[in-house]
Amino acid sequence: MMIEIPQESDSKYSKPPRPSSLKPLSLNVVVILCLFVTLLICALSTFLLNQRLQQQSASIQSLKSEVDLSKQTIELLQEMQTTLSEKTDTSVKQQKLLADSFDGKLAAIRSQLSTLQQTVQSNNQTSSDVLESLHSTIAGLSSTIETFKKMFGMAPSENNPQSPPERFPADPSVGHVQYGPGGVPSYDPSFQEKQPSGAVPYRPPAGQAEEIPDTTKDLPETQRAAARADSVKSELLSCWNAYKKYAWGHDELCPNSMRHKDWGGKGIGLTASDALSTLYLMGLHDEFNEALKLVTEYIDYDQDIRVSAFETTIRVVGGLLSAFELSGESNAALLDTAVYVMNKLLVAYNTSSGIPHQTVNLKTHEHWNPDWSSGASILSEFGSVQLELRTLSYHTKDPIYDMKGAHLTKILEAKCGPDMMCPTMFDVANGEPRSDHITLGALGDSYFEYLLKQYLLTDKSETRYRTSAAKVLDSIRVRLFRHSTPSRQGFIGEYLDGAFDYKMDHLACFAGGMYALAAMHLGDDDDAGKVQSFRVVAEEITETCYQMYDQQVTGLGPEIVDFPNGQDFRTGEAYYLLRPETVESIFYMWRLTKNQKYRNYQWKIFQHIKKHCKSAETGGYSGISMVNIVPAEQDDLMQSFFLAETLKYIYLTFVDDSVLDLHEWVLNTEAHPLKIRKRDPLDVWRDWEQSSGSVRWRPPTLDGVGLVETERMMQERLASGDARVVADVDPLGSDMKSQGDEYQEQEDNRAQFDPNENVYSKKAVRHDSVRKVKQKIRDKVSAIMISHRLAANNADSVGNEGPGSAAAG
Ligand code: DMJ
Repeated sequence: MMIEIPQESDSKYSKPPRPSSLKPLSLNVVVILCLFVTLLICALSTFLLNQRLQQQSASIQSLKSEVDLSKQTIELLQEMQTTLSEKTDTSVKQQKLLADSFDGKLAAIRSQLSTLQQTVQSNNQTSSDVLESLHSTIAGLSSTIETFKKMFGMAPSENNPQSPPERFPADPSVGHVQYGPGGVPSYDPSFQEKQPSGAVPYRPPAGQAEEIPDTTKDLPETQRAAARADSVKSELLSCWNAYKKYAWGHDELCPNSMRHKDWGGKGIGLTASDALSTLYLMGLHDEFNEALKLVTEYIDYDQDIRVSAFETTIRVVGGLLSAFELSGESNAALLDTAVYVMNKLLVAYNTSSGIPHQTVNLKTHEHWNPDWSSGASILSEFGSVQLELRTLSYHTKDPIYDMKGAHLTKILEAKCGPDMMCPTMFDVANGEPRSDHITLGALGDSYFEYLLKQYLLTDKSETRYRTSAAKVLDSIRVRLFRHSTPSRQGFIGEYLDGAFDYKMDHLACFAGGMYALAAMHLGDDDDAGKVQSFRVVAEEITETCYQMYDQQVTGLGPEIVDFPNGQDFRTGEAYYLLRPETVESIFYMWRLTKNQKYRNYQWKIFQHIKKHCKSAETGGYSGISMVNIVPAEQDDLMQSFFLAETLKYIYLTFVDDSVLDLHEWVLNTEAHPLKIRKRDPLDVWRDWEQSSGSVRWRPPTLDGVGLVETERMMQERLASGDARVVADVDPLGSDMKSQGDEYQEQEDNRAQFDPNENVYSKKAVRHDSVRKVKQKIRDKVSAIMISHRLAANNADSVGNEGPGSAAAG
């Protein structure tokens, strides 16, 4: 019997009839087919999964080796940290903090690595996100380590591959400095871009500063500004009172632990000398007087402690001098103390090049450079003491200070190439550059600031400073100033190891103010376009630095940001030390433009500082460890520059310009105002001679270069043909002899703690140099005396001949 298979057309689905050539498939075949397909899918997924696992495990291996490498670097860094922990200067402190933060970063990497291992084992799909984030953290760490190693002259890591560099796109007519083995700058037109190592994904900004309720908001402008200024003043008072209560006479207040911190020994009252000029400008006269009494009568500056020659110059000497000038130049104790301290620091300048050592012992007068800089001196330090030295010479009528400072500028002019883009380190023995790192951040910053300010302090009379300043401002603009994508944030990068580095320190934010000051004062320049370009740089840098604050949840700016591959900034080192540079630029922009925006920026920053940095216990202020986390963790240190600079710049933004007229005053790099005066060292000297009625001459320095200066000054004196000067010049010889002996003695002393110094050859050079200069001056003296005598003889013979003689005609 035939079994009739029902036709599909009969079924309820009514499908079209199957072509007669196709036989219906048996159930077995269908099952086998299904099994085959399933197997195929399984095999494919296993293959793909395996591949993914292999890739991830290779990544883990490479990450592990990166972590190992980082660990080795950290060991090296720890050694360095031990040395650094004793140092007092800010730039070094900053590097120490950087080193400290490596441990934290390594811990973060370890934890991300173990999460990644777990996710890979459980085949979790989020592993690629973790991998990406881990890679980015490691890339950030590696780049920080490389920068750090470079700074300290350590060999770069071999397995830190750099992406292929891009050609430098800037103005091809401008060359780029490279420092070869001899350290002499040469111009390399093939300046290249440095790419961050590893893949750095673009990260949007970290957050947005919260709006803090503003009680001054609805007041009319004048009252609003006055209310804001009062508020700043009362916070300065709060800091001062906390310092008085918990740290009086010491260097800095630890506001959370209610203790103090000293550079060494009993401290030298750093916060008090640094606060003097702010107290004065704010009209806090009682507080000014108590600070003055402390620093001029009670502080012991003769302790057996090591201090930074630079920091002591800008904070202590600068603070005292500024207080002296602001308060009417009548308080001799202020000037005497400044001179007393500076004379102690001056021994550091007794080096063969005249470039000072970084560290001085206030009692023993030993001076040296720390190991971490391989014996070199730091540009930002010796490149920014000239304003203080010049002011000291003016008031003491002793050219020695100014000549020491002017000599440093001359070395830099000679060694840095025509555009004055100096690197961060210099050899004290011969004045040669010893690094290929050019930065407006740590180790370089205030050198760039002081070129312009030296010109301004001389009431624009020393035009060579103008030339240097204009050159440097232009070079920075062309070579280091860039715009990010996508937001076109203007920023100043660095030059490191022959390439551009997309990193910007908070310290470099002072540049907005520097360009604003240039736009204000160089306006009489013929080249109006250049001045306009300075104004644009000023605006854009200030805006970016403000955004660094505004795009953080605390409303405070981080210590370092980077602009990966030229993209918008992301937070690098996230701590905030109460630094002033951004509010400094905002202040200058306010003065330049009078745009209310800048007052509002300043006020917002002030509100956030108050909210996150004020210690509830003491009323003092403290830095914070992470700007991108709330609640903020305070670091228990009220840096003296918070009183000297940060609060002063904010305050000056809300008061009338007449409180500090920028045509009469120049702020030193610690924001201490110094009076603008037209003078040169010879004027100072001549004034002194006139007022004292006698010639007192001593060679300004104890080193070879100082003698060159001596000779120059002597020649000018002699060329002036002043008979009194010529007649008095002879004692110079004996004076110089005694100075030479003194130098010899100092060199011998130095040899006691620096056995590597080649004292004997230096002594020989010294004596030779003294002898030659003395001889030259004697030759000139006798030439002039002979000509005087001849002239006198002539006059006599003319006189003898009587009126109406032919000779008289
Ligand atoms: C200050 O001591 C000075 O401004 C110095 O020039 C560098 N920066 C610190 C504060 O950040």
